[in-house]
Amino acid sequence: MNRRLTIAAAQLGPITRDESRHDVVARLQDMMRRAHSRGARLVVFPELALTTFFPRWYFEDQADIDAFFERDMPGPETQPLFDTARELGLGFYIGYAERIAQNDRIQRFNTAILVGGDGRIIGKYRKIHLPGHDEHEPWRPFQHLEKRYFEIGDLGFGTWEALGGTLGMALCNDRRWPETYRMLALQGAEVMLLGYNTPIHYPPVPEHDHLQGFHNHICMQAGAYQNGMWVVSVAKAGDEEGCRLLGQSSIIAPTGEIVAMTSSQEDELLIHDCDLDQTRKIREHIFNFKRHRQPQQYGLITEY
Ligand code: CDV
Repeated sequence: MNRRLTIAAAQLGPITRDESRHDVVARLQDMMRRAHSRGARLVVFPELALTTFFPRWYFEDQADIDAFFERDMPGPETQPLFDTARELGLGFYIGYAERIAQNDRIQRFNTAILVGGDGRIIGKYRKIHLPGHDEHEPWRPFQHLEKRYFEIGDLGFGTWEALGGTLGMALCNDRRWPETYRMLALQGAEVMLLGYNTPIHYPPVPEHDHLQGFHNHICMQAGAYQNGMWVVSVAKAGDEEGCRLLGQSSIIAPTGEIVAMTSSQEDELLIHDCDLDQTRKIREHIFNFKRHRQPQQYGLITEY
C-alpha cells in the first residue's frame, strides 16, 4: 500500500508594499480552500509570504523594518490561517519574518513554520543560508539586505513526523546548497518544503540572469535525486514593486523528475499525489547512505 501525501504548492503573484496583512491572508485562505477542494492535505506557501519581499529596500528606521515582521505567530492578523487549517483539516507551511525577544535581546529571523491540520504549529525552521549583503549598496537597482535584516537561523536543519511522513523545511537560498538536502535526508526527510523569492536580475553577475530558471531547477533536481526525497518548491512570482521574481514553482520527485510546474506569474496552485515510498527506491539502492557514503573522507566539508 503506497503512502500518498497530496501536496499543494501555492505560488503567489506579487504582493505590493501597501497590501495589508488582512488582504494577503484572505488570498492565502482562498488558496487553502481551493487546494483542499482538490484533495490536498498540505499546502506550501512561499518565503516571506505575508508581505512584499522587503530586503530589496534599504531602510534606516528600524520601525520601517519591523513593520514587515510578525511579533506573534499566530497573531491577530494571521490567526485566520490557523482557523482555516483547523476547519479544513489541512496542514500548511508558510514563510514569514519573525521578530522575537530571546537571549536578552530582540532577534529577527527569516522563518518558516509547519502547521498541522489541527491548526497547531508542528515545527519551525529559521533560514541558515542568508544571501545578499549587509550594507547599503546604492549601485544596485535594488538591494538584497537579508544579511542586514536577519540573523542566521539558530534552530539547525530539522525534520518532523507529520501527515504520515517525515517532513523537512528550508528557505530559498538553502536550495542552492547540497548540505541542506543532505542534512535533511540524514534525518530521514521524505519531503523538503521550500518557499523562495528569486529576482531574475542578479546585480553582481547579470550575465547569469538568463540562467535563473535553469539554476533554480538544476540544484533542486540534483538535491531531490541525490537524497531520494520529494522537493516542493514554491515561489513568489511576477513583477513585485518593479523587481521581477522568478516563478517556476515545482514539485520534484525523488528521481529528480519535475512532476509539476507552474506556468504563470500569479497566484497558482499545483497539486500532486506524492508517493512517499518512492524515496525508498533511491535510498535503499543507488544512494543507500549506510552502505555507500564514506563520511570519514568528507572532513573538509565541515572544517571550512
Ligand atoms: N530570497 C533568497 O534567498 N534569494 C536568493 C537570491 C537573491 C540569490 C536565492 O537564492 O534565490
